[in-house]
Amino acid sequence: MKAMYRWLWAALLAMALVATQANARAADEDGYDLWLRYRPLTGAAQAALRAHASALVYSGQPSPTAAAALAELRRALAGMLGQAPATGAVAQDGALVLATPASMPALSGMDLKLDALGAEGYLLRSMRLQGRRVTLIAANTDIGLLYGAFAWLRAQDSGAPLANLDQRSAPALQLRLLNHWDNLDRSVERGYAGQSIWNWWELPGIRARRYTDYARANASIGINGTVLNNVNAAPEMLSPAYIAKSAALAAALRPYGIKVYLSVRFSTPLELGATKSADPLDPAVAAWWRAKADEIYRAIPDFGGFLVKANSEGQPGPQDYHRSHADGANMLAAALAPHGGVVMWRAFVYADDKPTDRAKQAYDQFKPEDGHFASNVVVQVKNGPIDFQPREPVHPLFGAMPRTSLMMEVQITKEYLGFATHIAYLGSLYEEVLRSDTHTGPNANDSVAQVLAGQRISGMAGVSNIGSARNWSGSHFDQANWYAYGRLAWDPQASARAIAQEWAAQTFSPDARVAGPIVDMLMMSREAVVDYMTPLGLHHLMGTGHHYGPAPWVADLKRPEWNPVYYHRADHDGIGFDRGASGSDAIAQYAPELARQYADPRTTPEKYLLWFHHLPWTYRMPSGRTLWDELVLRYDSGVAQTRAMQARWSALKPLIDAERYDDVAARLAVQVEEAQWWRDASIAYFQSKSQLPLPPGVKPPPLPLDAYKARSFPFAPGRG
Ligand code: BDP
Repeated sequence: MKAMYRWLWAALLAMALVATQANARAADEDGYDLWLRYRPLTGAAQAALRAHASALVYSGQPSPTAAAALAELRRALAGMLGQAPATGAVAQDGALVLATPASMPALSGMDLKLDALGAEGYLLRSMRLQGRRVTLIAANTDIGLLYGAFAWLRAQDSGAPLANLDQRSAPALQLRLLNHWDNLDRSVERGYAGQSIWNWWELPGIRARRYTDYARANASIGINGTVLNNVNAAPEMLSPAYIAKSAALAAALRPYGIKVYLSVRFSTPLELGATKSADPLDPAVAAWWRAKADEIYRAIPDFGGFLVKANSEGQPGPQDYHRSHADGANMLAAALAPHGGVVMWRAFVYADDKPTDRAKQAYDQFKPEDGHFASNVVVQVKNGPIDFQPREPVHPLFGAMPRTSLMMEVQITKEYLGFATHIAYLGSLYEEVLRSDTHTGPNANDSVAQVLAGQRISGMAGVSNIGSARNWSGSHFDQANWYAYGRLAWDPQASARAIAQEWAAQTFSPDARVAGPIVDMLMMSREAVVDYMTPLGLHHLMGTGHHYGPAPWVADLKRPEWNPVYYHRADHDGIGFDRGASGSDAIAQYAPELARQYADPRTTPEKYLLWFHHLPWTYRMPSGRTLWDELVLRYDSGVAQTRAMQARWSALKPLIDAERYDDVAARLAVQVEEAQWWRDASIAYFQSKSQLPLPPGVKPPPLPLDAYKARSFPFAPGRG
């Protein structure tokens, strides 16, 4: 009898638990709110927040930027506490006080070392003010206040204790930009999140509310500029009608500290019929650009400047007139200089009439021009020497042009990492690049982060993954890449894992049972993609044009360096690209220390092995396995890691709202399938070269190679 009662009791308890769990499953979310969700708090969390946000204090008439900071805090507190806090000018216990030396002159006498915060930094400090216990958010400027407000919200959302705050932060880089590859017809080159966020047709009259939410999200992670249009730019971008449209966007973004920049086509005046050439040394051409810059600044007084893709992939440029990159950049720079604008001149150049290794061409062209660029030109260099691959060694130009400002361009959109379908956390990729030692610089071993921070004009650009999709990025997890990019552009020394933790806490929940597994998934995701797509330093093996799926066999494209076979060079004897002295000698472009390391396969990091070396299939790896066996096992490991991510997510089902859970689960199912496809197709192809048996226990690809080759994807997205 007693036993039966006990059983009944246990059964009831279990039912009750299931019921509360079902009730506790959060309400559906569509992802629009990003990491700025401000969902209602309960119990102790609510009481704690209330105690540290009893009122909002600000004196004086707020500028639009200070007003945005106050509005964000009001919105967040109303969301989390159920009611907006009182606003006033007098400190009270538990108040959040926002102040700059201009709004509160007393601040200057308080020994807060505000000077060190510069024009964009902030401090958060729990302290006594006018005898009251308050949290001070202080900055030299209103934009610093806005960044401080978001930092305070981030601290609170991530579950940090609010009682003893003492944080100060200032950005390490000046330009923290998004690059939109958005076309005027609203298509997006390499975009997987719907149409362009910019509704060019309806602008300037109709200004979507989303533009303001875009600005809030960017300001929350410190992004301070945006290039509105594709680097493959249309000349019409500089027509009066489109300048007016850009001006409307600039007005929406301005209160959030975000400047607008434009990509320009080098031949614009010629194509608009205003000049007879686009020669940068033709006075008529230079005069046209000067007048155009004046016109832009009349409409957008704080316009940031131009981004230029010239003499690259068929785009026009100064070399069409036998002029140098510096000639082209300096002519545009002269037009912008009177207004304080900059020219971001891209180093992503390669030409089909040059038989040189594509990885060498940017360095070959730009290094000799070091010191020739005007002071308001910054050369924008991709993170690696080829093109946004899942993994590349760093670009040899970092640290190699001491008399030229260099900034780094990374891709946030995942052109080569599974579009918006696969989970691949790019925080890990950015961190790997930023921490790479260039063996240059004042200390002889500066990391890329240090090299970037030391530039006269410093910055990073991220090719945006934002579109008109309701969840902004096409998938919930891709929001993490936007977030991580912004946080690392602010602090290039920050940790990708810590950023993943912040993002997961804010976007899903600070509860360790939720955030923990999500951080694990993020942190394993990029390596998984590398392993099932391009392990051991392989690169550029993706399908033609769209870059979707495996196509290592492609050999028939017009330009040699568009063909995957150009990059892997697999034959019966071996695999890999010899970039040493016996090959293209790209290694010689690196600092001597690095060049020495990369010259020998034994000292080359395994992750870059086939990037720098062509090796026999029987080459002995440090693991003791042959290169062939190791390669096959890497493919398998990529698939296994993807399955592990899927398992982690499945276990989270009771703790995540159904809408987001289902969307992520569906994408993970596709990712597992496609990881398997990558693995099978790649092994089938490389085995046709190596003619070697698979290691024991490894499953052969289920289909013959021709079946993989036969797949085609004429409607794959992202081709602009
Ligand atoms: C490549 C893209 C191409 C871009 C180019 C660039 O495939 O669509 O136009 O980069 O950065 O990765 O200019």
